[in-house]
Amino acid sequence: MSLRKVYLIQPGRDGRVMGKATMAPYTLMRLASLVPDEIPVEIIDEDLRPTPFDEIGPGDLVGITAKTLQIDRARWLTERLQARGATVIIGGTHATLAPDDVLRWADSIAIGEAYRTWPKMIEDFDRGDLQPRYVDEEWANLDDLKPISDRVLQQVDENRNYWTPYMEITRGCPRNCTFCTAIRVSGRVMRLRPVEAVVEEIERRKLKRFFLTDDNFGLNFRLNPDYMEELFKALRKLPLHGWTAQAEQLTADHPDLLKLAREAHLDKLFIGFESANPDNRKELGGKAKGNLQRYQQVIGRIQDAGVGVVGLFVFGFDGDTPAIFQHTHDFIRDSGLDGVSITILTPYVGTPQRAQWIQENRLIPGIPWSLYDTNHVTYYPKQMTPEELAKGYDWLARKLYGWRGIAWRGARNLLRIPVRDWPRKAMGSFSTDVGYRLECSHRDWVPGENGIGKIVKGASKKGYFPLIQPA
Ligand code: B12
Ligand code: SF4
Repeated sequence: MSLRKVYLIQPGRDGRVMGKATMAPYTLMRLASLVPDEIPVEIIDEDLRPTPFDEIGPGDLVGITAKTLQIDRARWLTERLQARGATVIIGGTHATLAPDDVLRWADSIAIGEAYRTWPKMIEDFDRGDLQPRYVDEEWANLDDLKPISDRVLQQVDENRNYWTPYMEITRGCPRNCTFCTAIRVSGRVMRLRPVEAVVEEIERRKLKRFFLTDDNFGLNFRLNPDYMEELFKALRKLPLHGWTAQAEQLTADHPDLLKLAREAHLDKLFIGFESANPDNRKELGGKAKGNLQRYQQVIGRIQDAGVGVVGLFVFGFDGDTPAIFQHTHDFIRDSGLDGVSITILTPYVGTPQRAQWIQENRLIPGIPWSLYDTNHVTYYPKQMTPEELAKGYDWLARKLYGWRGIAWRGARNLLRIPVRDWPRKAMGSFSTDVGYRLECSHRDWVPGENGIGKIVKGASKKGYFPLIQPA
């Protein structure tokens, strides 16, 4: 069957928040740019508008991107679209981690990266020869990535429709944390995009702010210092308002690069401290050791360079007891952090963590994938009951993401910045924590039949735990 039109869908969850959607469809923008010019392509972000089932039918190729928490929705969409005669490909994290499960209902899947396989899928479909699975796990260099096309930029209008645009500069992480799924999708080889391509993309997309999708941008402070220097010197010439990136503690040991990064408009580094409990260091692949003195030193040094620090903490490791919540709270309160993310450890498919817990019979049965959102308990922790983990998390979320906590951290962040920069920096000072407040509110999420579900205010407080009432 020859190809009529390509649709690319990002499954929805939150809809619009104050008129805009939160997650720009960066993955789909890159994939849509690989569709040959003569083939019509449309990106559908379900947070902005529903999937137009009536328009889609035979001859249409639909690609859906899905993390684990979106896979139930992706399946729901697939079944409806297939019933209309469309062909559906699933790609992204979950298809990469659980390919056989997804292939039971999808027409075809993309495993790993798709910069090279997606054009081949389009070609094969057009010739009537689409294969069930396409794999790219070679982690090839990113020198020849096709730029995001102008037709895609016009269609998505990211600066108008979204709170945060995304950008990929490096990809991969050589570390091997037991719970991490990112390295299974992006590979353990650190790859770098050419600096000219990065600058060209920022300018053409007219970006003022962006969040880097790179899993461990900061590791390049040690691995690729020359590249970082070249990158920062190029970015400092651009009229950016600010950008943020994920990093690890070792960035604090590179004051010269940090200073350059600040001049290049870096606003904040998201640092995976992961745990305030040294008993968990084995599970953290050596990058965080629960050493609070070191954490404090790292925060101080990065802030001294004029860059904010957002601390990321995960709860429910085997060394954790219910005391971990108060302990972490006290550290966060005294630390001077500019923002905080807290998540519950989640045993995603394909991780050593999950394999171990299956052996130990510690997965809670009957939990739908939509609750694998890091806000729900999906396994039996070692030194707590699941309820204790859920309640401790809820307690800490309320403490951290009350408006007073958010205002306090945001104001402290602003006070470190010269007053002349406040108009440009005000939003960024508060938006990270506001985003995490929204994300954390999904602990009240009750799954629905269409794979989306809804937030029922206070559900977690009233004792709604998925382990007690599976969907
Ligand atoms: C940026 C990012 C976000 C952004 C949102 C980006 C977006 N539009 O979805 C933000 C910060 C909002 C976010 C939020 C969350 N995220 Co996130 N996020 C990432 C991150 C760091 C990069 C993804 C990215 O954009 N990469 C750049 C693009 C270009 O590459 P890509 O997405 O990998 O796509 C390529 C291939 O995968 C493939 N592909 C992907 N989709 C498709 C579809 C088709 C049809 C085809 C052919 C190919 C294909 O082709 C692309 C080109 O090669 C990844 C880590 C990672 N390395 O994957 C985590 C990651 C995807 N996130 C993760 C998680 C857990 C979350 C949260 C639940 C965290 C939380 N509690 O806040 C929320 C969920 C929000 C939601 N509703 O979905 C996990 C997912 C784990 C899993 N098994 O599902 C990851 C893997 C990180 C991790 N901790 O391990 N995230
Ligand atoms: S450092 Fe981050 S990206 Fe790298 S393996 Fe660990 S969790 Fe994954």
